[in-house]
Amino acid sequence: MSRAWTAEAFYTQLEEPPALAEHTQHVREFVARQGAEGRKVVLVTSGGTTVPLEKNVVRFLDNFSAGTRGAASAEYFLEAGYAVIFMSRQFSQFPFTRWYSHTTNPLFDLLEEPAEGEERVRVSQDHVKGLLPILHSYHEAKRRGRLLTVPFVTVIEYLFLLKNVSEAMAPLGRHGMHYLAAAVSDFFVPTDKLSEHKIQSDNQSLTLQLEPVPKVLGALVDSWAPDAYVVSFKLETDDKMLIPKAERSLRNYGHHLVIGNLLQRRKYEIVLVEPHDHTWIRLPSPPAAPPHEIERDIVAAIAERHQAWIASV
Ligand code: 9Z3
Repeated sequence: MSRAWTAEAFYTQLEEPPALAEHTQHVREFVARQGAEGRKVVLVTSGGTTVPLEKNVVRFLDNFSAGTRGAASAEYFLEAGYAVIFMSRQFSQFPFTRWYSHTTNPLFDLLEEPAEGEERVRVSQDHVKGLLPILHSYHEAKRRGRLLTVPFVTVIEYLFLLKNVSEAMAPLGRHGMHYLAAAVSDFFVPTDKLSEHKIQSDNQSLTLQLEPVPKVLGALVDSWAPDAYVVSFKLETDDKMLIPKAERSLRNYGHHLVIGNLLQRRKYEIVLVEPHDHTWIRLPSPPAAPPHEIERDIVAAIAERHQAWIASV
């Protein structure tokens, strides 16, 4: 029988992931430092979550998300003066280094092979102009301690981290923002139902029973970080569903804004759904070169709303 998990049952019955306490401590220290300097802090969640099918995991379910939305948005939040807690799926796209990811623009293609006996590696001249501003922003974020990274892999790790990170951000009050761009699985197999070892095939078909992942946004809004500005994402593939589902989410959880996007057009069209308003942001498709990323416009629009909300007390 499948259970309908409440957030409370989930957090009391499932075992905490091993690195949770350590990550939580790092977040507390980061928040205390940024808060003392009066800086706004945004939690950006990014990438997909896995659903393991075995305790000694050989196989798992996953989804399409590469973490591009989250990684790009994190860069624009840094540029806008925010400190960023970047909570992302391990090995998904990462702020700054994403520009030279192994698949699209391999880092080694930028580097010249040194002459015999030379011990310096140079960036080839035609790449310097593109690389410099990215390298500069990356080092500046590091030097100023503005970017904290927190990794997850499974949906269970994600949910435990989300709770602890949100609670650790509560002291920021209205200066905290949650920007929940991770593509979180709606279904999972609870640990007590997992096979200990690799599921054997023995030429048999395999039937999986997945249970619904608890909806935790209500708990985040009502109790974990009640004063934070909360932005969630709604992903659909059928455009007729997009706005109704985003509106339903706002009504159910009472947060500030839902960013609606369709899988197929997500890189150049999104809609900001607020209680009494919809605002579309559209780029020409396909996006122009040099790339103007839609995340630049999303972050500008959200940062403006966040600031207005801070100022409205
Ligand atoms: C999003 O909708 C993100 O924009 C994408 C970004 C995952 C589409 P990429 O990582 O893609 O750049 O490749 N994230 C939220 C998706 C989600 O799972 N939302 C849930 C839902 O729609 C719950 S809030 O029901």
